[in-house]
Amino acid sequence: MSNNAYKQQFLDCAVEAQALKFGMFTLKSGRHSPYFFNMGQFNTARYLDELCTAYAHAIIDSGVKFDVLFGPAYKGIPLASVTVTKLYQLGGAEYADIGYSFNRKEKKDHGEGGSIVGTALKGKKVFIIDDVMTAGTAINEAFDIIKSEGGNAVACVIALDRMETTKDSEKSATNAVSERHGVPVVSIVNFDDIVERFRSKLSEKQLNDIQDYRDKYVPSA
Ligand code: OMP
Repeated sequence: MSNNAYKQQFLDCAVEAQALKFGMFTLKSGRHSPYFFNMGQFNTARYLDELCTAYAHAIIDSGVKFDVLFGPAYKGIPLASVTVTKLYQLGGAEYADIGYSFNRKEKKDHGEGGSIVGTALKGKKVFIIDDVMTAGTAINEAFDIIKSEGGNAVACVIALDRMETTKDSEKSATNAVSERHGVPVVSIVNFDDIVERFRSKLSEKQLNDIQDYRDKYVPSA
C-alpha cells in the first residue's frame, strides 16, 4: 500500500469510529484544542484491525531494526499485541521473532514478580508504540521504564503527532523527544494531514479555530 493510501484510510476510519472529533476540547496540558483524537474509540474488531495495520505500515516504513515492540499500559497494551501480529502478516519472516511487552501499573511481588509482561527488555532494541503526542509527557515515561529495565529504546511510533510545542521549549514535542533520546519518532499521521484531509468538510469557524491554534502552539517549520 502506498504511503499516502494507508494514512488516508486511517484518517477516514478515525472519523467513522468517532476517534477524531472537531469541536473544543481541553487537553491534559490545559490547552483548548479545536480537535481531539481518542484512541479508545477503535473498539471493534475492524477498527482495531485498521488502526494496527496503519501502525504496522508506519513501523515498516521507518526501516528501524528492533527486537521488541513495547506498549506502555494501559492504552499501549492492545496496540503492541495486535500491531506485532500485523507486522508479521505484512512484513513477513523478518518480523516473525519480534517480541512484544507492556508494563504493569502495579508492581507484582509474587510469582516471577517484575513490572514487565511479555518479552523482557534487558539488552533488547525496543520500539515504543503509543497513541498521541502533544507535549511529550506520556512518552517520556515510557523511555524511563525501558531504561530502568535495561532496554535500549531505538524508536517510537504514535498514531497522531499533534506537532505542538512542549511546555518548556519552542520545538515541537516530537523533535524535542527525538533529540532528547536520540531516536526517530514516527507517526501514522500529523496535524497537517488531518487539516488537509478534512479541510473541505470543515466550517469557516472550525478552520479559523484551527488556524488560531496552529499560530499559538505549532512551531513554524
Ligand atoms: P502528552 O503527554 O502531553 O504528549 O499528551 C499525550 C496524551 O494526551 C495522550 O496519551 C492522551 O492521553 C492525551 N490526548 C489524547 O488522547 N488525544 C489528543 O488529541 C490530545 C491529548 C492531550 O490531552 O494532549
